Amino acid sequence: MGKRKAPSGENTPNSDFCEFLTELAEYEKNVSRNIHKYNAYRKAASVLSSHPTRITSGQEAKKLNGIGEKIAKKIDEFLQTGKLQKLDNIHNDSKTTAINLLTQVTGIGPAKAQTLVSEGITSLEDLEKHKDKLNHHQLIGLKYYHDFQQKIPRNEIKQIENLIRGHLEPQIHLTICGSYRRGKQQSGDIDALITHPNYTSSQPKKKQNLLKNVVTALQNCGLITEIISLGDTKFMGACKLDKNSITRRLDIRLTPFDQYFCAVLYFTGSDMFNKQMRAHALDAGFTLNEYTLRPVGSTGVPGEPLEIHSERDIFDCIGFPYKEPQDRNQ
Ligand code: 8GT
Ligand code: MN
Ligand code: MN
Repeated sequence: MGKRKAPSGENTPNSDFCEFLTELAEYEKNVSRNIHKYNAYRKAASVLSSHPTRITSGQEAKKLNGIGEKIAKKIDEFLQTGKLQKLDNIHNDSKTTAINLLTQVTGIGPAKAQTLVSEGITSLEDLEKHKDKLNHHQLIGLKYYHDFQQKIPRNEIKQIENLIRGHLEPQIHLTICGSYRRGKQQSGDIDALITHPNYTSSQPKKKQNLLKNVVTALQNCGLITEIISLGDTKFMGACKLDKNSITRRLDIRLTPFDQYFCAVLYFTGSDMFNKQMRAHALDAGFTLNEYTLRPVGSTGVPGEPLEIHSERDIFDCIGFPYKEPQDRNQ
């Protein structure tokens, strides 16, 4: 996955509000490490990004689901002064900017960033001098820091998709999920999902070396250039389409055939959309995750997984109106 970000609501009537709310969300996640505030800001950004008309006061914003008194006040301050004092303070605080920078390195989370900053490590140059403090994942994050900062054009992912498909045995299904599947023109990383009809949750042994064989084939053809981690069902690493392109983050997950569509739905996201859909599932008496959709009995205990043959089945089962991937951006 890429570094988390809320919908920016680019080119929408309230995109400036979405932008500052997203920045506040990142601050709460990376610096304060307050996941509740992070979620609250992201929810507010999400609801504003899909609001069709310009919000002209905090009062008006408060009528929207997920916007309370505090965020309404920030909207008023922004409307009146064109900025937020809180964000100015954040930008002027060196500890905060250092933590924000370090968390941009793949593999460095908020806690690790905090530790590094407390040890006086605040820049990429400092990281280069203290590689002993980094694990394998973080070292790759540092090595490709500038490459991983660049968005991946849709056409490049399309070519990588074709290349991967060309190296799979015919029975393997492949779906590139994430923002690419949601139709975005550029993505932060490549989220690939594969399955094989012989590998099911009741026949887990059938997965054998399926993923490892795929990764080996893609290393041999030169596409995969780095392995961050490789297990039976999850690969994290990097790839390079050809000598003219830069290095990209690539994740490949192998899922059982009977769980494929729950996984496709989950890894397509967006994560805000997943949240909405899971909440709807709960209201309808189901529990939904990346593996299964299960009814929840009156005792609160989940029952047996429902049989799912398509993404649409999941929407139908919980009575949620079907949304095409490109309509799942918030
Ligand atoms: P991107 O263009 O920045 O990569 O945007 P994205 O493709 O929407 O984001 P992503 O971070 O790559 O995540 C894609 C999907 O994977 C998300 O919708 C989410 O459901 C799922 N996902 C992971 N890992 C994680 C994780 O660690 N945290 C969260 N919140 N979601 C994750 O695969
Ligand atoms: Mn991803
Ligand atoms: Mn992604």
